[in-house]
Amino acid sequence: MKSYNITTLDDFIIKRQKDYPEAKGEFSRLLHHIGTAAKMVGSKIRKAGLADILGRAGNINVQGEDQQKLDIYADEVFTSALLSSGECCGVASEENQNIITFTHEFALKGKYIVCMDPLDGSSNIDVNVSVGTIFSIYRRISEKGSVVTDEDFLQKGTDQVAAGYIIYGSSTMLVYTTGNGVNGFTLDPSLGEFCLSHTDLKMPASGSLYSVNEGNYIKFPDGVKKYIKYCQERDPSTSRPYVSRYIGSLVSDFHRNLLKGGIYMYPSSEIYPRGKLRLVYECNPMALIAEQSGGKASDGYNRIMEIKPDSLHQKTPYFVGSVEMVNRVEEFIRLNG
Ligand code: P6P
Repeated sequence: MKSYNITTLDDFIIKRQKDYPEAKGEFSRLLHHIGTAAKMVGSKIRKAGLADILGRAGNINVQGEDQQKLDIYADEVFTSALLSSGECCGVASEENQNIITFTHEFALKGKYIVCMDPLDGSSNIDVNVSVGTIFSIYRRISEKGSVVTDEDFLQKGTDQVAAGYIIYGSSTMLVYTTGNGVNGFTLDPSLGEFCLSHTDLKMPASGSLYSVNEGNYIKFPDGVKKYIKYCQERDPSTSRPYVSRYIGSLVSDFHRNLLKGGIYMYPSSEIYPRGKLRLVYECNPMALIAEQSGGKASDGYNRIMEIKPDSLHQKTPYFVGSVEMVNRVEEFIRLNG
């Protein structure tokens, strides 16, 4: 008899929970609610062209970027799901200047806080290009039962309990780690379930893909410019020239590099003296996934997850992907600045 070995996200969470004797299900419940929010946002994105949810909301977010209607929708859906999990006591989101503190009695008992970019790359939505959600989970450090403070959200990336992303692409996938490897789940729309599809993902140590907005090339530091030229030189022994692929959506570029090997770069430049990407809810979660799958993430000099955040929306130059490729660009930066 043919066996259909389907492992849903909930099956997997419960199975893995058994690996943690002290786990009482709180984390599992939190992750389950993130999965539910992902299904809701994915469903809305799939119909974005039909429902009146495309386009700008007419607001400017804390980044000074036009808020898309779907940005706001995703922010609200994930925030509500995290609150209703009863395991989360506060949220930091790209879409909100300040932290969102949950004051409901049941939420104050929550052990976890979540940092998220509810819809990364949202400028791509109107042109039907893949976008994503990025999340990062920490244990609260303030006293249990009290209202969370900023300090709960300014922990180093090395203190993350878990991190993941959802990519709303040709299929909707949820990829996450709890510090014991990286696993990917593909949404089966007919079941309405995320099903295990990519077990124990490993990022190739090297690759032949580089992702960077070359429109900013002349504004990059010399070391980055020299690395990009290195990528473009012919050297069959190192599979160069590399292929340039830049989707303009961190989650999508990262996911491709995770599967095929490659490097994503958002360097500092005159336009973005400290880089564009945000340390707390973009760089750290993707860095944990990179490291847990054998990759590397740095600001060109330091391990991203060792950087102590000073503020919620703090930016950083960002180099993430195959370890040999990140090491190489760091070498160019070390030698040339
Ligand atoms: P640029 C999306 O706004 C984002 O934060 C990342 O997802 C993406 O890689 C980058 O910015 C794109 O920025 O300046 O190249 O358009």
